[in-house]
Amino acid sequence: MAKKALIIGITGQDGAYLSRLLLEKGYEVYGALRKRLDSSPHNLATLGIADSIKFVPVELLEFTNILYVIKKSMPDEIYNLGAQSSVALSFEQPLFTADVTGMGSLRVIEAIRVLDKPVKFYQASTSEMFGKVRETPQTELTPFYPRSPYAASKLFGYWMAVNFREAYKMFICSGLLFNHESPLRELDFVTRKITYSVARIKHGLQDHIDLGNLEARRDWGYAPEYAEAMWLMMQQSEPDDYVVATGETHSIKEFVETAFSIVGIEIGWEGRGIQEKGIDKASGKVVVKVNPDFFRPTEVDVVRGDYSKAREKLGWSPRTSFRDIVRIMVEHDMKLLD
Ligand code: NAP
Ligand code: F7E
Repeated sequence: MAKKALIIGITGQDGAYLSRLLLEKGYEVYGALRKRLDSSPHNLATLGIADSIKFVPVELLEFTNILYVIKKSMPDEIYNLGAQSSVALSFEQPLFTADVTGMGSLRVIEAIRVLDKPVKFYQASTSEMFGKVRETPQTELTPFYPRSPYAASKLFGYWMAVNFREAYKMFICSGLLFNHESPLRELDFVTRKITYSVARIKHGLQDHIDLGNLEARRDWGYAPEYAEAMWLMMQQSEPDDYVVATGETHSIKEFVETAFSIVGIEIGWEGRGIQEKGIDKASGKVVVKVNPDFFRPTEVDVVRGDYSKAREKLGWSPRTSFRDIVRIMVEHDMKLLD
């Protein structure tokens, strides 16, 4: 019999890649859709798999709704990818973020406990929990220091997952995933904002990009590979937590330079701080400006993950280089505008 998986957060970037992977592996995939909201399976349509999903209405704010959907679909595996996942927005909407991202995770875990069925559970944890990092590189044992309401909410979900695993012997895994990107990334995250803007600038539809902190550094991986890591964790004999990362760190500036270089534009930098500008060396035009509106009240300056445990126990390693991730995204956005 085919295994059944329920994916909460199926409409997002990771939900789409995980669905495709599970369908390829022969799973029956149930996908949570927030009906009557702006929820749309456009990412699943882009991957050509929307018709293969059994959609069920799930709202992470509604405990009985979650309980009923799990009881009815009775999956072998539940992946909780649902979240208010924007760090920037979490400063504007901290209570909503805590309710969806923190309490929402607990509602799913508690529903599984109440049903008392052997359902495996995956919790989408994040490198943002390391925040103001206590050591580098970050491992599964690095102490946490969240720097946003989003990160604090995820930390609550993480510790609930750990506690329920220990208290009730539930099969619960947390993926401590570092940033991962793809052409399915929403436009308000910095990578896709840059690649889409670069494509628009190249097409003459925009003259510059407004960005915030250019010095922040992230460990960026390729999203489809991170979906493989989620699945691998759930296939182990014992539940555990794993860092999923590339072990490299790059600045926003490097991302900008790489993205422009893919379309043949070489960037030079002039000025400092909020006066800093990125200049197209050939034309002398300003193509990047700093806009303080995009600064955060507290920032995660630099993260870099150590994925040794995932490599040794799951046999997982990242395959796509930083430049290739940027290239895939820029080429996708160039095509979109063509
Ligand atoms: P995403 O594109 O923002 O997707 C978030 C998903 O959550 C969407 O399907 C969204 O559905 C759903 N959702 C939001 N609020 C909900 C609610 N109240 N009830 C039910 N569903 C709700 O996120 P992603 O990049 O795919 O990331 C997947 C998960 O991993 C998230 O939990 C994120 O926080 C975490 N994470 C991401 C990264 C990364 O670099 N991408 C790294 C570490 C951890 P709608 O379409 O209905 O809004
Ligand atoms: O910001 C800087 C910003 O919003 C990255 C989520 O998936 O990954 C993501 O969170 C960096 C920050 O991602 C702009 O200040 C500069 O330092 O793309 P981001 P994030 O905050 O790292 C983690 C792992 C998650 O778990 C989250 O769910 O880029 N930055 N200028 C900017 N960021 C944005 N968004 N927009 C700018 O204009």
